[in-house]
Amino acid sequence: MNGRCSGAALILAMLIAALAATVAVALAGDQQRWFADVSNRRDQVQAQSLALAGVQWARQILQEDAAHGTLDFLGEPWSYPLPPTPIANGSIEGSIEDAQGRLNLNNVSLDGTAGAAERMRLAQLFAAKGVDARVLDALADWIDTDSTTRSNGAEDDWYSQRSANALAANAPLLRTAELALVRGASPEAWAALDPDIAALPEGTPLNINTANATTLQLIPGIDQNVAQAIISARAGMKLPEAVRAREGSKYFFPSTDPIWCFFG
Ligand SMILES: [Ca+2]
Ligand SMILES: [Ca+2]
Repeated sequence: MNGRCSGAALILAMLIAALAATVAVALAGDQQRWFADVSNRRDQVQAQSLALAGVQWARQILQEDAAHGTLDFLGEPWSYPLPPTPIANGSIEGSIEDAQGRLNLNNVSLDGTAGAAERMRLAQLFAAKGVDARVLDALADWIDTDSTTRSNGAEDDWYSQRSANALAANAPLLRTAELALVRGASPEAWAALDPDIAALPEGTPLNINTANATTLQLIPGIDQNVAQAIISARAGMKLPEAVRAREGSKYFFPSTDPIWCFFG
């Protein structure tokens, strides 16, 4: 009898020990998840604060730059990147890029010779990136305020037939990613073009002071050699020279017509 009682007590003690171990594991798991949640939230708040500080840093630099005139070129303080700077749990770095060094998609719907020149440059860029240049007609229709469809374009009726409530924007692009929604384009086409395109107000010209080799070569008269010469000349400009250039050098454009100033 005593033997059976002590056996039952032993099994009960083992069950209690197993239950205690299970509870302890569950508690430890909950605690780990809680620490991970707290840690993630702390990292998220820290990242948001750093991003906001970065925006504020850029805003302040650009405000000071604007006070020195409208000419933008590499060699001005905004063009110097913030080097990797150690912070708690990592490092932070940043840089400002001139969106005017890219082709402005919103210029596709410009009228007259300026519009024709912009479309020609964009068509060359699209072809170089393997994107069908006929997308430009659809892009122009996406931006223009009318409902008249261009030869390879698309207006509200085309979009609404393919997706309920889908319409052409009939307004300038706010972000280049909108291109992926346009007839004939795709997210892949947008990704291929993205390093060289911008969505700026209509009529905003290309800045040859900040354009890269690809976009420079889309300007008539600039081949690979000339583009490299421009890039080398820009890189060789020290700050005092660059400041003097602000007063008007053939390498920097002080007006709204960069190409003629460059060759002038
Ligand atoms: Ca149209
Ligand atoms: Ca339209």
